[in-house]
Amino acid sequence: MRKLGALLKELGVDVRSLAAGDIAVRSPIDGAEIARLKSDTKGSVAKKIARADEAFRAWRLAPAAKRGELVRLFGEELRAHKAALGRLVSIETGKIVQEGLGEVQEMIDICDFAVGLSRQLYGLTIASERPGHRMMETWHPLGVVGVISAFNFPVAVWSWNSALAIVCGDSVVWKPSDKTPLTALACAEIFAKAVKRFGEAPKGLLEVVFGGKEVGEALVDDKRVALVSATGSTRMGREVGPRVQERFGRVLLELGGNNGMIVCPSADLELAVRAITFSAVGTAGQRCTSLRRLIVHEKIYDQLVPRLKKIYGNVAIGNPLDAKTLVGPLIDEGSFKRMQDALAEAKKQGGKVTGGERVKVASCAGGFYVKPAIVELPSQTEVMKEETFAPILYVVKYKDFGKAIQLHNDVPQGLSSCIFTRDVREAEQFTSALGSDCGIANVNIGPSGAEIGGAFGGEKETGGGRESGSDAWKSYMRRATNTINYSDSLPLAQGIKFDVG
Ligand code: UN1
Repeated sequence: MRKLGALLKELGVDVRSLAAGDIAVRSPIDGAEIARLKSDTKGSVAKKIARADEAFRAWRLAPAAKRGELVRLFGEELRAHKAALGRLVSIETGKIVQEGLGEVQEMIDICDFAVGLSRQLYGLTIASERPGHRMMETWHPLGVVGVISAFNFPVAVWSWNSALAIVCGDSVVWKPSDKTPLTALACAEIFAKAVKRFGEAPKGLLEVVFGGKEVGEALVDDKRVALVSATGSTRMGREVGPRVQERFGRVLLELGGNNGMIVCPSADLELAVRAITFSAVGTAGQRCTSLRRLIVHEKIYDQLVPRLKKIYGNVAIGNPLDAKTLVGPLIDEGSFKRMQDALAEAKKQGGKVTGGERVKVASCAGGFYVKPAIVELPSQTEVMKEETFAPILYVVKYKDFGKAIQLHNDVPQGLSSCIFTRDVREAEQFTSALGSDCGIANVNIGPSGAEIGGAFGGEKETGGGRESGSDAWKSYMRRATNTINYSDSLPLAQGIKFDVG
């Protein structure tokens, strides 16, 4: 705790504010309580939204390149605080330090992307059907952006949203998971440092609200929040989506994934094995992009699956702050129980389970560490169609390529997917219209660990939203179509005659 105190101080967080309150923050490393803080109330959320709304009204008038300058400074501050913030991510989420650092790198990368974008918020010029007319599109700042983020990527996903939102001329109200408020406080402080250096940003550009469902609802229901970008479970998205749409607000949903990999007979198995272990075992299976379903051609099944089991048996499980560890703990006991329930269900459905049991880690007694599990199933049964946020890899065999794709797509979620093959026809088919139905479809790369440059998100129960790179910025702006008449007559579109005499 003393060490944590020093870390928080380095990040600019006032440790004295973390002594009391209704939110108990626990580190999944050993289950110990590391801080307490107070939830917001409906009233305090409304006040923060009002501040953010006022900030938006000023910020939207700053030139986009100037807004980019603030994000550039934020990226610089993140570079300076990468080691400390990465470690705090590790303490608060239980992911290994390498992955904590990777998450901060992802923040730095999106800042760089957003800075470039700040000079590229282009609209189209469109040929008008009328003489002496010109049409164009203008992109304007949207308003207050509400960001609801999940525990598993407590800072990167927020930054994808915020770096774009700030450059697009919006303000942000952030509700982090109440499992990970400390990293949110640290980000707010780092952002404040950038604001201070920038010198002329309105107050309230970033507000953070803490708490559970009630606080989330206050954000979701407030008409001043133009866009709600929510990352989390499909269950959460089912509530948030319709509520925001009911008031005609905009939503961006990034929900559950149930990501698959097809391994074909020609696959480079060395690559496949590495990709499988990183994406199924890494982050203890707690990425929305984690590999959960392996669809293996029957010809190579006996070459691949025993090898995986061997690696699974030897993988270093332990304290995520220890440099040798590859698999840290699950977030909490609830998560452990859900994993055990899924494994019991899988057994009932004919699954052969290897691993999955709790692992005791010295001096981390209260942490929920598990052996990653491989579950061999005779077919894709119901349990395999659900997302369990834990390191469970379901494995099934296939014979016919067309059936493998069918099987791959026969789940409610549609986030990420991949194929391992050296056959160009299989690769092209997988990424074609008749192939994977996911938002992300990779060849010879695992489903997790996407770069920020592409649009991130997925179809079906994943919610349809796209964040981070490509043209995802368009969700954070409103588009105006402008038709300009520079002639001295008023021809009507569609050739309509309307003479008033
Ligand atoms: C998430 O788990 O919500 O592609 C995001 C990845 C990371 C982001 C994951 N870049 O795995």
